[in-house]
Amino acid sequence: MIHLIGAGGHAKVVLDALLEGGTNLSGVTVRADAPAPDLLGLTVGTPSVAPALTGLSFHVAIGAAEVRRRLYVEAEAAGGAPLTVIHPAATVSRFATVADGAFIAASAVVGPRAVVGRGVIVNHGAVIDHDCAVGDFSHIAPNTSLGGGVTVGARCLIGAGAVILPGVAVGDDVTIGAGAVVTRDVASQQTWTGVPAAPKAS
Ligand code: JB3
Repeated sequence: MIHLIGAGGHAKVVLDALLEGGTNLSGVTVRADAPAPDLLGLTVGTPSVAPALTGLSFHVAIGAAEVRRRLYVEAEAAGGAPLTVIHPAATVSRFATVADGAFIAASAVVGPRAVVGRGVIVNHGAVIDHDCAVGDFSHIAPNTSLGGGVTVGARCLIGAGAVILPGVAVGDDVTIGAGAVVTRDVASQQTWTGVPAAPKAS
């Protein structure tokens, strides 16, 4: 049995990927922090993390990095095993490493020697090229492109359609705006936007 945690937009995408990969709807339970309408036909239970998950697998399907991280830790502490979900229409190199609890969406590409961290979301059409490293619980939004050898720290949000040029290093807890083109290194805890990307004025 797979415990899917979260019942919003991202959970729909993850459940869809599980079904496309051959999982039966009867093999999945969905839980969230608050009562919610059904998720693609499945009843949503509460609370998000069942008291005991020993011997069961879970996937936290929530976009917000800090919520995803917290629930991942809670579910592991309850005895669950984090499940990595890769849509069958994603292209993941046999030489790439994808850590526990990550999600790779349809049409995403993960290149050789790339490393995708725990609980990372690589969303539709994103490209993580060769030798990239993406830190735990980051979200690489749809249609972003990370050139060869890019490093992205933990808990980052790389916005939809952003481009990070080869070899650039991005720190932890960074937000890159949608459509930005990042041409140089970004320190931790910053928000950069624009073309070429620059720190966002506060
Ligand atoms: O951009 C794309 C393609 N996808 C976005 C995704 C990555 O992130 C999507 O458009 C949304 O922006 C977001 O999807 P998500 O996380 O599913 O958001 P939402 O539809 O708002 O659903 C949030 C789910 O997380 C609900 O089931 C909530 O009950 C649950 N949730 C939110 N905050 C929480 C908390 N659950 C717990 N336990 N604790 C929280 O603090």
